[in-house]
Amino acid sequence: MSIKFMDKVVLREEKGGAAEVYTHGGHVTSWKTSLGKELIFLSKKAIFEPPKAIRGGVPICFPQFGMMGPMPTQHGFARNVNFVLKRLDGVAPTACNTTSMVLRYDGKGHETFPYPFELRSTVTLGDSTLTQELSVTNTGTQPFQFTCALHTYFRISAIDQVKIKGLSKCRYLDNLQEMRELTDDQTELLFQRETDRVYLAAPDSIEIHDSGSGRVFEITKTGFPDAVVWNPWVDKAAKMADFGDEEYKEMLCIEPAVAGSGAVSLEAGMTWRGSQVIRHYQASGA
Ligand code: TA6
Repeated sequence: MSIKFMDKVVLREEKGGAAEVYTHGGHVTSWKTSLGKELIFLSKKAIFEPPKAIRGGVPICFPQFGMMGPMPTQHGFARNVNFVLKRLDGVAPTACNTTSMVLRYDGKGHETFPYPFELRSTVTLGDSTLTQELSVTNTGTQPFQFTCALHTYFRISAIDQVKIKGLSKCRYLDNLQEMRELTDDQTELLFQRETDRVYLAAPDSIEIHDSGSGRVFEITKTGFPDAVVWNPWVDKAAKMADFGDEEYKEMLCIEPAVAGSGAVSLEAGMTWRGSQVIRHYQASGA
């Protein structure tokens, strides 16, 4: 199958759920329930013009998260370039529910990151679950370090209707206070202002409880020590050309990350793996 640039694959599972993954950035842009409800936020103003990263979905931040690395622009370059479709198949004869896309970099083109690598993203759609697995192989001869994140934009009913469970009493770096280290003393994280935090050595299970929809997202991360929580709120939203002024009300980012706890060092020929499994369900009594 020849996949044109900026093309996407559609994944389906037997109960009717669906997901979309673009070859541009290996970018998940949609995950719908079996009833057709959209679970992933994608900005109405998202720009589908390479090399611009798509606003929303699950940008793959690699080989750098934020400014945690040598590159001059935040979040690295994987989300700005085309991946190659390597696999599209499934468990049911009628539905492809898994895809793998690969970015091979020869070490040329980004002088601050001259290290060849192969980045593979595998996305699998299950009954009420979306799994994304990253693998990074050092295909060069020199060791290199990287930070990264699955910068996941969740669609929510309203930002004042959600709370996060699982990060209570955790240490975090506050990006709004020059990465000052603080401790979250809230039992549950609520949102009343711009929030931009890198939780350090965060628990591997984090939940978003949306009382507006009755939906719970249960995020289980593996290999990613940290978790980023971000909502731009009013002022930051107004400054983003590819993001609607009011859209901060309907999204929340929870991002499994290799960030504040320190970069991964990868020896030549070695492979690092990380994944997230997101399960959604209706809270009892909702
Ligand atoms: O993950 C949170 C964050 O680092 C925020 O500081 C904000 O910059 C966000 O990422 C979006 O970054 P982007 O480069 O996609 O506009």
